[in-house]
Amino acid sequence: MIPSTDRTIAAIASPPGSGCRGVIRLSGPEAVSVVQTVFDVRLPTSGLPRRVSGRIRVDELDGDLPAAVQVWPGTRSYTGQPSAEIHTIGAPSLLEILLDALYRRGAVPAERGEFTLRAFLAGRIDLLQAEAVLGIIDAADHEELQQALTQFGGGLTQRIRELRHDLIAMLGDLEAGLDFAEEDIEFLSAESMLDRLSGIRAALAGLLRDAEVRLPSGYHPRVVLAGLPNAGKSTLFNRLAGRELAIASDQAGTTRDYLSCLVSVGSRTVELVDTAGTADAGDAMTRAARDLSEQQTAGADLVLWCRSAGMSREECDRDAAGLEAIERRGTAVLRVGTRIDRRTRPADRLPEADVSVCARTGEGIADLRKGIAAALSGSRSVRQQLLATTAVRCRDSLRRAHDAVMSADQSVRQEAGEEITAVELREALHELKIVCGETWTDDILDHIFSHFCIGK
Ligand SMILES: Nc1nc2c(ncn2[C@@H]2O[C@H](COP(=O)(O)OP(=O)(O)OP(=O)(O)O)[C@@H](O)[C@H]2O)c(=O)[nH]1
Ligand SMILES: [Mg+2]
Repeated sequence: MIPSTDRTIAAIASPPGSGCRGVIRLSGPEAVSVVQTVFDVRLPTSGLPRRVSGRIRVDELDGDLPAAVQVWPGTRSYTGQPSAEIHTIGAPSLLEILLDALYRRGAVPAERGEFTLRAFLAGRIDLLQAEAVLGIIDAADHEELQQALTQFGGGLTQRIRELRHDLIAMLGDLEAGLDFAEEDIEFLSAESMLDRLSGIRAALAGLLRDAEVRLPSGYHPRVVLAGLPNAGKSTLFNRLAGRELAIASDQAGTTRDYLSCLVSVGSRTVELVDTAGTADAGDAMTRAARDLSEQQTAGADLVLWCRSAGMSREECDRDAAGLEAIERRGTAVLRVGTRIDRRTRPADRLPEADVSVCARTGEGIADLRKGIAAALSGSRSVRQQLLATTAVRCRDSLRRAHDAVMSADQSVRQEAGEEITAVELREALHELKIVCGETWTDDILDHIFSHFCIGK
């Protein structure tokens, strides 16, 4: 059930814990009058948004509190209804007392995401933007934040609006044609319809692809270290992690299980994975280690293929075969030349590599970090335009819209009649309305807003 917007809701809007400033947010018809009961300066009840400084006075507190109240007396607020924010000292116990006092004076506790839900119901933002608010709050790193901000800015809404506009325009032309079906006037040639449909289909296919590969929020690209035994993977893992997490030794086959940790690379966080070296399967243990290692490289967003300086000819062949097997699967690979200090004579050839490092001294590590960031910037986990929550909600609708446009295209090609084409276009339009949240059910809203925190 969607909660009624007639109630005046209140909640702490500042982050949990103590801070310089605490914020209590209210929204609803009585927002201003409820705050007035605890505030000593007259607050405006109409007109433009204003900020008023004064003092908070409640029986439950000895003495009064300095505070500023931001008032939106009319509908020009986030929620589209009278709203207020009390900004005061950010002590959790104090905010709780104050909130309690507001509840006793007519406000009711806000539910999760209820402020943003009201913004949506008032038409201030659409569902895509509501989901973006959630994405902004939950962003795990700079990239996710940027993506959420873009969606909040309405980039996606705008693109879908354009698509809908194209569909509506085409429907209009088709229907005008239907009105004059008796007379021999052609409003839209098949060629021009196919042309317009192909543009719409391509745009929908792009969005659909995005929604289908979208990974769960909080997903970190997986960067997997692989290579022959003793290539220096574990030593490099420790160097990038900044801690001695993995055992490194000159015994080939030291690493058996894989190991992972989160590492910052440029503006993003990645999951770095150390694996067992690629060896010919000997005993059962080696086979098990190899299988684990293969699973890791198969699920990688990027493989750091480590090849050590000073390999024998036979090692070079095995190294090339191992790399080729990974590349054949289409996985992105960065070739990392390792242990470059082992080159005893300048004439020794270094293995062919994109970046060369010495994990012992740290030489080349900064370049390696840059290389990883650059390689990932083109990867599937970054190119997405849709936030995870949006993708999950919209996937089916986008697919149905895409299929409907495909069917419309078919109907034109098979000269099935303009009525049939119009039905398909209407179906696509309906699905795009769902994506923007113009058509929704209580369940959808419940699902989205229950993921928010209280006060947002
Ligand atoms: N000189 C030199 N030795 C290194 C460097 N990096 C690693 N080593 C040594 O190379 C040996 C193998 O290193 P590891 O990090 O265990 O290699 P690995 O690829 O994890 O090996 P496996 O787990 O057996 O597959 C160890 O003796 C390391 O100390 C380096 O940059 N320079
Ligand atoms: Mg190792």
